[in-house]
Amino acid sequence: MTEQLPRSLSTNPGVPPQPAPHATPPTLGPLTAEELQLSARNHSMPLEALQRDITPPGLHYVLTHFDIPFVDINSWHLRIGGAVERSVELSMAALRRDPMISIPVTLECAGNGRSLLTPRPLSQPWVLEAVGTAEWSGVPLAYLLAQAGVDSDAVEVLFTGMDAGVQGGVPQRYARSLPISEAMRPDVVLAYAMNGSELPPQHGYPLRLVVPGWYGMTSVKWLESIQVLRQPFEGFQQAVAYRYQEDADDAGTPVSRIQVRSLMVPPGVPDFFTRRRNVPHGPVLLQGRAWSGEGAVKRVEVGIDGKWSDAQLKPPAGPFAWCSWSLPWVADPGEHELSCRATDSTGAVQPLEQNWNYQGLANNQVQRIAVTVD
Ligand SMILES: Nc1nc2c(c(=O)[nH]1)N[C@H]1C(S)=C(S)[C@@H](COP(=O)(O)O)O[C@H]1N2
Ligand SMILES: [Mo]
Repeated sequence: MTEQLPRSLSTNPGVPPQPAPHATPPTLGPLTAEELQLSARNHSMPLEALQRDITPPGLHYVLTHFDIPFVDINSWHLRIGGAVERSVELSMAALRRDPMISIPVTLECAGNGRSLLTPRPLSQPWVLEAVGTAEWSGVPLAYLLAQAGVDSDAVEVLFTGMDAGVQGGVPQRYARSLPISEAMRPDVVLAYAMNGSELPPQHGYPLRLVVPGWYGMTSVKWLESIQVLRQPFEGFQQAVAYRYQEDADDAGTPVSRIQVRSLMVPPGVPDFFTRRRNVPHGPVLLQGRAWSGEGAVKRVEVGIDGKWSDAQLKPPAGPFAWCSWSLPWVADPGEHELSCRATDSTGAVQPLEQNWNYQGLANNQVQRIAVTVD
């Protein structure tokens, strides 16, 4: 075997430094202070919010890698350039004069389910609730790209946020790209409003990308620049992070669309500290939501002590919004375990066991809720 430089010290010109995605390998140990710090900044959606079609901003999950930028709207502009016929700079006032679309979209963080993994990749330690559904309004990206005139040899579109930091030893602005074909979809939106109001600071004020069906990392917040590229983007959040890898040396494959998942509103009332549920005996309506970025949700099954029954589905508010499901249950006294699992139109079904990979991405294993019925 030839001796290898650590990837971060690569001297090959033109090849960006390729640090290991996570300095520390996955762990079996207790939650670390760094994970606690991240989970105090980045909150998930309380599961009782699954009762609502649209998630209010304060309940919608939040994931921010670096700091939330402080933006002066009077000096802010969106720049569109690169492989286009006409580069443009647009103020918010100009963007608001363009055609507007509104679309309900279920966003989910690709790291959702990470803390349930054994061993546990060290990053934002989501449990199950890194999800939310908002109505996003703004200008269709395809409209602006058409105005700029995309060159025929373009392959990707790069979106760069205003937020900067260091990840994996690499100083960077948060940036992600999309293949041209995805960027041209009519439902990809540059949103300046969430649920009919100005974007809140934590959700990307003044402007963010929303790519329906894709995991959240694609939907770049605090958008400042859109560059049309003739070569695929090789930045950190594309080439290193958000890849399904078996181990640190595996180049992996990129994460894109949301894998099928369902969640249940925990029935009854919680114990304050353990969150264990207490449910009075008798009829209870079990309910929740299910979604997939790969296709429509076709089936949700509810498991009661390991026995599965089909729930009833209601149509979603849009093709990229979650659908609600319900199943009546007559709870008899004792200890029970409730779970739910969804199947989408591609035939994909949530696994009962963990979906492990090195970065802890897309772990859509079924939710299990312990309840005490009295
Ligand atoms: N500029 C920027 N955009 C970003 C991020 C970020 O850290 N910076 N995080 C991404 C990730 S990983 C997710 S899951 C979503 C979260 O969007 P939300 O906080 O509005 O729910 O934003 C994405 N867009
Ligand atoms: Mo994310």
